[in-house]
Amino acid sequence: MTRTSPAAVLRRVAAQEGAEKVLQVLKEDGVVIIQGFLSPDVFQKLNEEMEDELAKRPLVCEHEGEWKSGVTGAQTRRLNQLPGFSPTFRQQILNHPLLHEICEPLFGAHGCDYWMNTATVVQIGPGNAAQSLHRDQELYPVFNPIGKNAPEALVNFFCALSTFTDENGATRVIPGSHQWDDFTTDVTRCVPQTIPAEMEAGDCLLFSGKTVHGGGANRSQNNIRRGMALGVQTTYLTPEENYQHIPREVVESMTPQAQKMIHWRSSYCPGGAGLWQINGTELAHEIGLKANQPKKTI
Ligand SMILES: O=C(O)CCC(=O)C(=O)O
Ligand SMILES: [Fe+2]
Repeated sequence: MTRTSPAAVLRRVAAQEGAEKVLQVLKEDGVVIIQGFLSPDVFQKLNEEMEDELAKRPLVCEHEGEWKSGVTGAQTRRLNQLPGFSPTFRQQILNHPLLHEICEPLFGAHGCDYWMNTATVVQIGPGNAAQSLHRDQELYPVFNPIGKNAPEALVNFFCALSTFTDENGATRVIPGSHQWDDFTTDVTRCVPQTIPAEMEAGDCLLFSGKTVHGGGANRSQNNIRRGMALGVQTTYLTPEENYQHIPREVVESMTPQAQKMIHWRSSYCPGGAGLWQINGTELAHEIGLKANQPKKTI
């Protein structure tokens, strides 16, 4: 059964304190706030680049079913496909040094490589009810019966693109829930155990795919909460989002590292034979993919 978490507060680490400190808290609590993960310049540009696309997104998600509507929210706009339209996402987010310094040892500990699961902007408007509590790894149901001892398959760098307050729907999270004994119980009733992740824009709530969390209710009058869920996962899992349709010219403007993050390169796990290849060879090599090319448009 579930139990009260060992950490009564969400611990915060400044980005400058480095990956080792972040990983230590992530391991112990299943969640950590990285303060100043994105510089003001980066999150302001991200916000500008997504404004038009976000405005086109419907308010009420068309997904059917109680669970899905509990997840998507009536006053929530969701936006995907950021690498396609945001140069800042392609250049700054996908090459973020601290993100890679965290992911390399985190997934490497299990002999794994990593790439993107999805990037989803979640904008919660006033009047939106709280999202159902969940673990992100429920996307891959194979993991839940294995429970706390499964290798880390998926983490979420949930970046605040506006201020997050308890009142405006800050993500609610249960530190320690990545270590609960049984992952098959209903976590939607664990609301009293949650803590709001109050953050400044540019901070990042990094949490394990095993950690129970959910978007908070927006009880404010007119305060919109905007965040970006950036899921990073092992390359042996099929990602949630597909980026194959992004024009090749756009992909070729990116670094090799960023191309791999959006699945346009093969993956090499230490000791493994290679994944996502063509004829046993690096995908990018086989299709003659260039990198770091100056972009003419967009
Ligand atoms: O919006 C939030 O704060 C959390 C969103 C989330 O956890 C999800 O969509 O999986
Ligand atoms: Fe989630």
